[in-house]
Amino acid sequence: MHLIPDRGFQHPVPSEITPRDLALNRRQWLAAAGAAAVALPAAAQTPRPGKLAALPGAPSAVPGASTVEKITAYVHASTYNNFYEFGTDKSDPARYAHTLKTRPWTVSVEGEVARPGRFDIDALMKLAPMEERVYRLRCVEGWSMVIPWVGWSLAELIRRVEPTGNAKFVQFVTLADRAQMPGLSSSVLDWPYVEGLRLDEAMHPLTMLAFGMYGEVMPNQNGAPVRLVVPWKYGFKSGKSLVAIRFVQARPKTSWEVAAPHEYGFYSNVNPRVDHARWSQATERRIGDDGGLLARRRPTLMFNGYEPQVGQLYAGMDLRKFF
Ligand SMILES: Nc1nc2c(c(=O)[nH]1)N[C@H]1C(S)=C(S)[C@@H](COP(=O)(O)O)O[C@H]1N2
Ligand SMILES: [Mo]
Repeated sequence: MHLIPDRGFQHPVPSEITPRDLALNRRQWLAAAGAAAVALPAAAQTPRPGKLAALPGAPSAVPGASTVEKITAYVHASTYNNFYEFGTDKSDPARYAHTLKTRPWTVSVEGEVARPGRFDIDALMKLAPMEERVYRLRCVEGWSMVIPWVGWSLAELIRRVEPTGNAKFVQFVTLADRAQMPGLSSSVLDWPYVEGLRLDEAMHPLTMLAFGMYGEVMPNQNGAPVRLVVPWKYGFKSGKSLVAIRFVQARPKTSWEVAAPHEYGFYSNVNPRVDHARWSQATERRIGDDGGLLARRRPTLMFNGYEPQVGQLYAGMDLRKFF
């Protein structure tokens, strides 16, 4: 496994974290969380895999960022992936993404903002305190996982760069480097992989820039060194290995829309009542559930279960038209 060295974060090295520290932390969290204490902190459910540098996050206070659901085992979350730049098979990213170079890395913030700039990844990581958020991720293909991400709200960055009145949408551009990404030789998608959100969706506190998962830096196959996570939308909206965030006036094109406009809309909110052109979206398979492919499928929830938090963003919209 490719090791990313510690980048100077103010955190204890793993050998210094004792079970007692974890227990104390957990008690403090539970005390602070009050009524929300039914949600088990992720660290109590999933010890650090110990494969990559530690990247701890404080349990997030953002509504919807904790869950009582069972966290998906790291082995599944890090080996069953979509990252077409490394191949279209679910096992390709874990097999081939070791060629991705995550340092040096810059994220360019461009377009309709008063303060554009190029952020070095290590500086970007220090922009806001790291939080741990346990989100469901629902792939448009009909499977889902529950993952403890580490990062912070994209809104933290957006506020600092001061969008102008012309900024209505945000485009996310991901790395496209043939030298590092064998999948780019395939024309399955238009490269670079691009995605987009409406500005208010991008500003929503649940929308996250994630730098790690399971208390460690992001594995390459999951989108190192930084990716988007938008938990109420199908997984493909959550672009991996971001290199640019662009504020624009007109709705930007997205790679999946360009590839198959009748199948993938701009919004792509998880919606059990609006089927994909070729299959139902009413149910999903939770990766890691006993029984494998034969496991009972569970109902898919409106907005992936985040309707209380995000439903208002779409008030009055015909979600069959704006799918
Ligand atoms: N750059 C890039 N980002 C991407 C993809 C991709 O192919 N390339 N696949 C998307 C899809 S379809 C899903 S379901 C999620 C999967 O994220 P995970 O592997 O961390 O579960 O990443 C999304 N982000
Ligand atoms: Mo997906």
